[in-house]
Amino acid sequence: MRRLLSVIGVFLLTVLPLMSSTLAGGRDCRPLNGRWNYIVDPMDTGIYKYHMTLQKPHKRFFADRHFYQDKTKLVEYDFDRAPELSVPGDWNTQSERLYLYEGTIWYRTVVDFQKVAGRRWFLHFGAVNYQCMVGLNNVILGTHKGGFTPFEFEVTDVLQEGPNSLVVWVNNTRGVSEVPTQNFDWWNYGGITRDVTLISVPEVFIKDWRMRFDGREASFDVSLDGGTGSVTVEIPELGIKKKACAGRDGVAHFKLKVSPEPWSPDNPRLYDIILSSGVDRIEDRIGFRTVRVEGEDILLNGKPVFLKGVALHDETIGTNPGRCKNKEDVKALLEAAKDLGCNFLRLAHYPHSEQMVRLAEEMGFLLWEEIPCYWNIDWSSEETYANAENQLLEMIGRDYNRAAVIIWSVANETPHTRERLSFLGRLIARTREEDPSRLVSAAMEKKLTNPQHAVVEDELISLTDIISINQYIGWYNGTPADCDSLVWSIPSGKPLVISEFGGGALYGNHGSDKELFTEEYLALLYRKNLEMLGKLPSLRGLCPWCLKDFRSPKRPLTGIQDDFNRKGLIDEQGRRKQAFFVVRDYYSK
Ligand code: GCB
Repeated sequence: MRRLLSVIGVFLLTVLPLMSSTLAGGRDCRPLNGRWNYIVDPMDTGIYKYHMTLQKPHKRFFADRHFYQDKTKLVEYDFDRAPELSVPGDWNTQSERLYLYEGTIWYRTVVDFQKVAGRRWFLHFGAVNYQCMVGLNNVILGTHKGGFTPFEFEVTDVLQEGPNSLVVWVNNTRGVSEVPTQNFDWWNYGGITRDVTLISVPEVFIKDWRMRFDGREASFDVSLDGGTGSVTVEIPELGIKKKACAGRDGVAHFKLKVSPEPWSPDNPRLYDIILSSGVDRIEDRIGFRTVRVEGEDILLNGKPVFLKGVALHDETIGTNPGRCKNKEDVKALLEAAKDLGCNFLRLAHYPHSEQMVRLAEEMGFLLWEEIPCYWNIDWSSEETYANAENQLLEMIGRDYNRAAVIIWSVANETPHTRERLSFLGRLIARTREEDPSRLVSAAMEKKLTNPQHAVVEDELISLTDIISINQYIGWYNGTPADCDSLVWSIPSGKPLVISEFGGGALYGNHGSDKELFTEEYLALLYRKNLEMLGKLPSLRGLCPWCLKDFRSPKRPLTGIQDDFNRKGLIDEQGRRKQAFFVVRDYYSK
């Protein structure tokens, strides 16, 4: 593995993917989704041979050679005869033998292509977990690390007329210096988990655009690539059509006076926007809203808002749940959250798909997005920091123009050490530099100085806009009845959001409210917690943990967990536990 990572390191130095941006949004993209052939390669044969014995290229899986076309040559693989996996899709839930697999899988598809003069082409991946190396027609385009954010490579000079071989080495091995690290409470779904698309743009094209709204003025920064020129921004419903020239840096700046209906959960108003430059054209939808903190209040469009939230993983509802693959998958989750009465979602613990964010915006959810700096990562490593920062910037780059997103969160439940403070302090500063218009937080923890006293104390609080606390009174700490007498000490002056609370129950498991994992126990836990939390003066938001039972290898209790974290308000099939109705009643008041 070490050797392999160093191979990747060499590639990383030479070929980096284009910084993720809004390139894919609002354009006609040709999907390359479908059934791709795959080879399971736990020994990394396809890459080691490539690295160690360049004289024997028949071992290079990137070469996509075929034994069955000429059996006089020794070629010990043939994608044409290999089984298939759906892309997008995690591999774990597509084949029983891959359920627990962590390691390398090679993917191959054939892309038919006709050149069009004056066009450039980009190969875009929505997400690949955890790292990958991409080859097109035996040319290594580059590598990417981080399982939940998009990236792309320009392929204009590599694409050929006719069939093209696209081979992707994917590896989901956990690592102590990776982000997330080796230990986390969700399924390590491997594979090409989100859409793959081929994007066609003209020679000079809009590479990125970013909009900020301060309540009266909308500022746009539109970046061109491949040359310079003028850019036009149109928002027909607001009567706006403005042109500006890109400066030497390739960026055109606009400051437009607008008076839109503000976007909010009650009125998730979106406007058509058209950006054009020469023959390039992007059509998208945007919302206008402001968000800021004033004392202990969160102000949305200048008015205090209470975040009626729920936290969720990017995992489908169904009898064999896996990573969400399409709009229908995320819609089912969002509808469950709507029925719960939510206006806010914590997309835990890593960036969810762009489809999720866009649909949530249309449906009127405020969003918390986060990167997987989860529990105890390698705080002292510069490489780990660079990886975390890259994931952060790719997340912000993708969703910068989404009005729904109000909070960027940099971490979850991290230990109080000097190294962690410095690491997260840097990440927070970088977040603010990249996007000064949103709130920044990190999910922190309370400590119990004795069973009756919960204290919130963390140096990180001085750096965040919100005090976000995960707490499990009645589950990991004491019993639900402890909520009646617990005294809280929480710093004042900032809004408090309980970013997690809850416990486990198996749907349909009924019994006494003293018996763990019964629906009755969980319902009581929620009643008691809501009663207690509702009295905290600075409380401005709640996020039960969590919406749906999700797969986790850390949950092996036979007959109850069976590889599921049972803290959902609904089970993996969408069936509502009693606790769902407790939370729903609370939110409806
Ligand atoms: C937590 C973590 C979350 C876990 C949850 C649990 O504090 O943030 O990722 O899944 O507790 O169920 O223990």
